[in-house]
Amino acid sequence: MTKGFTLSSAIAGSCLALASTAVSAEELRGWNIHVEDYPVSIAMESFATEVAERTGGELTAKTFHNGVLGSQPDAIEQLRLGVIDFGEFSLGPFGTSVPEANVVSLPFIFPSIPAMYEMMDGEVGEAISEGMRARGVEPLGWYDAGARSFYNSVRPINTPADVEGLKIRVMSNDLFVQMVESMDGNATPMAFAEVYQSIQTGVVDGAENNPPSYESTSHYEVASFYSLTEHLIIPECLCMSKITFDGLTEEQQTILKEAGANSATLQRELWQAREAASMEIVEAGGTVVNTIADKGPFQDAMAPVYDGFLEANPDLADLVNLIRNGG
Ligand code: BDP
Repeated sequence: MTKGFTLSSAIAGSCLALASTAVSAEELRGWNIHVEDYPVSIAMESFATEVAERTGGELTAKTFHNGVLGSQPDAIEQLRLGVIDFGEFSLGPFGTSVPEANVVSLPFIFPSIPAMYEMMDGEVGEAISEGMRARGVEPLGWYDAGARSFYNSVRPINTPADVEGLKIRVMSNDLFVQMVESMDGNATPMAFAEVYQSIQTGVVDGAENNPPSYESTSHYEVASFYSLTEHLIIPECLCMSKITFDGLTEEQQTILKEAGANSATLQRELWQAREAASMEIVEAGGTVVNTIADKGPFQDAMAPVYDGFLEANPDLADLVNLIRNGG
């Protein structure tokens, strides 16, 4: 009896201790599609370290790399619902839920990477942030994802006519389907994780991505023509679920925002180095790289994507023009 009493008191005591730990310390769950040595992943780890240090361990952030928490479109929904607390996302798949974010998925909209940085850190980034907040997402920092170019297993692409008849995987967003169809290619929206096998088995002929993703996924092993069309410069965001963010103290929110901005600075530095390293790796691995001297024909071919977008979103014409006029 006495013994039983002692045991249950001990259990009650440890439950209380657990409960009080749960109240004072919160672990945020983070989604990331990339491998652990990818610039995005390293920057997310640095974000987590800063958050834990500056909150004295009250708030910790655990990132699940390699897409183990699911595909990107699903993860975006879970973020909005607060099931996932934070993550690093391309604004490509984000565009289907946040129209403002879709503007950066228009082909050739940013004239250069430095221009993209400047605009995302200014009025353009703020307009996109507002759109995201209105749909349950709090951006903490803009990451770089370079420029995306086509790769395939059939032939080099030098002109839009070379895309004709090729089956190209795209991220889940109608704009990318229209973009490929504008050159008479066949577009297939598909999860990132399925691309390698789909190229290998001939379900698609190729895809399009920046050098670090082309290299880190080993897609270059199965699609050895990499044509530097650089048709999309799509920034990425480290962002939080607004439900989670709004539940934190003001001090914690400030720390998260500052840590997010610091991680973006680091990510952008790492990105530049990784792009160069990735190009060396794919070239050493036998990739045939071709540059495109005149991108004009690609811009002309893809122009109808703008027409369709502006017809469906007339209220976003100002934001499109703001970017096209240099922010
Ligand atoms: C990479 C992005 C990642 C996307 C992937 C894709 O960083 O967020 O999921 O492309 O093509 O460049 O799906």
